[in-house]
Amino acid sequence: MKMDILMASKYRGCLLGALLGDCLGAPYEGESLVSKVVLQQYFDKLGGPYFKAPVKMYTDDTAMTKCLLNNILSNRGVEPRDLAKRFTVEYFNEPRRGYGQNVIDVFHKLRAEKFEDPFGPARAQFNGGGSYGNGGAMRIAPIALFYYKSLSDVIENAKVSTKVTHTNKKGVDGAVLQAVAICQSLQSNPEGKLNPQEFSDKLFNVMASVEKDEEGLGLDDPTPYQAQLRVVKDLLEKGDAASDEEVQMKLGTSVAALYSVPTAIFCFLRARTNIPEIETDNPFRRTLQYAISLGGDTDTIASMAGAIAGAFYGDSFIPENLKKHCESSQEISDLADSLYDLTKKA
Ligand code: F2R
Ligand code: MG
Ligand code: MG
Repeated sequence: MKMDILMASKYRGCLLGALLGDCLGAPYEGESLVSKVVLQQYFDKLGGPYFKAPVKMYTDDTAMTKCLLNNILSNRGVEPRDLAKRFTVEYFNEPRRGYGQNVIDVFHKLRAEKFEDPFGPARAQFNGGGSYGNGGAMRIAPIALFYYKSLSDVIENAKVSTKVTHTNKKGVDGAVLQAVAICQSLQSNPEGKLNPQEFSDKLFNVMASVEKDEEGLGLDDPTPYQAQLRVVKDLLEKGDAASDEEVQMKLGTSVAALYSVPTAIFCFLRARTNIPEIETDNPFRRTLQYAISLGGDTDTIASMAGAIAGAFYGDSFIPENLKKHCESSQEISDLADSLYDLTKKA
């Protein structure tokens, strides 16, 4: 029973973490480095009991996560054609959620071709190379939560759900890495000692099996995620001696999955302990503040880091006052409970 309560809290933590990262990071998307002082004031104000402000809207990251969540709830697992329809309907209902132009082309083609081949339009992107953007990774949390009992199911379904919009191996493998990182958090004891090096090593070992060029693509660099995970370990080792500029330069903060998923993992692991100029005792909040401070694709990197952190700490670490400033937080919490109930029955 105790285990049951903890797991339910981790499901809510993961999905609320993804939501808060998206809503709170979105106003800074595209900035270079964001001043830690400015962010401290922003979080202090939003986290205070009396501050009134219009709700922070979520972006494409959460819109697509909700589609995937509802796809799993309705079909008791991923169903790609239904998922393609959900993404497309969602986009045409609410197009102003900050989608990139290329993924919008996929929605237009899916609709024009009546969803006949849910992977066809994504395969044709970028002259047949497919997108390597982080759009698959940013929405992957429901896959990790639903399939976490079997690593091979997580990997397989992360690939299938991503290929509806992103077929480039770097886009797909980025989603796999993000899903596996969430699974590892979900299965960790939040009160136990987490060894960041071990956490990274486990991810490295999974990526060593995922980054095999089974399709014979003849890639110039066949193991890019393993290389980035080595950088994560080196930067963790350096601790405070690694400047934000160094992290930004070595790991990246762009919309490319390769230069944002390892960054999100690093943010979660780095924020386990104090970070200069970030004043909070709450490691979940520290994760978001730190991820946003690195600039670039702030909504997405904070959302992915928030999902990993929330799955580790559970929803009791998510400050109520921050939550209430984010659009649809109650709906996301309820969806997390529904997904948890379904997973128990599966
Ligand atoms: N798109 C944004 N933010 C900027 C636009 C905001 C909007 N216009 C506004 O003002 O409101 N954010 C969201 O997009 C990211 C996820 O992107 P996704 O879904 O992966 O999109 P896409 O279009 O597939 O790829 C993103 C870009 O990556 C480059 N790229 C990808 N594959 C490529 C390839 N094979 N060759 C060359 N370039 C490739 C392109 O520049 C794509 O546009 C998240 O940040 C989300 O928040
Ligand atoms: Mg976004
Ligand atoms: Mg983004």
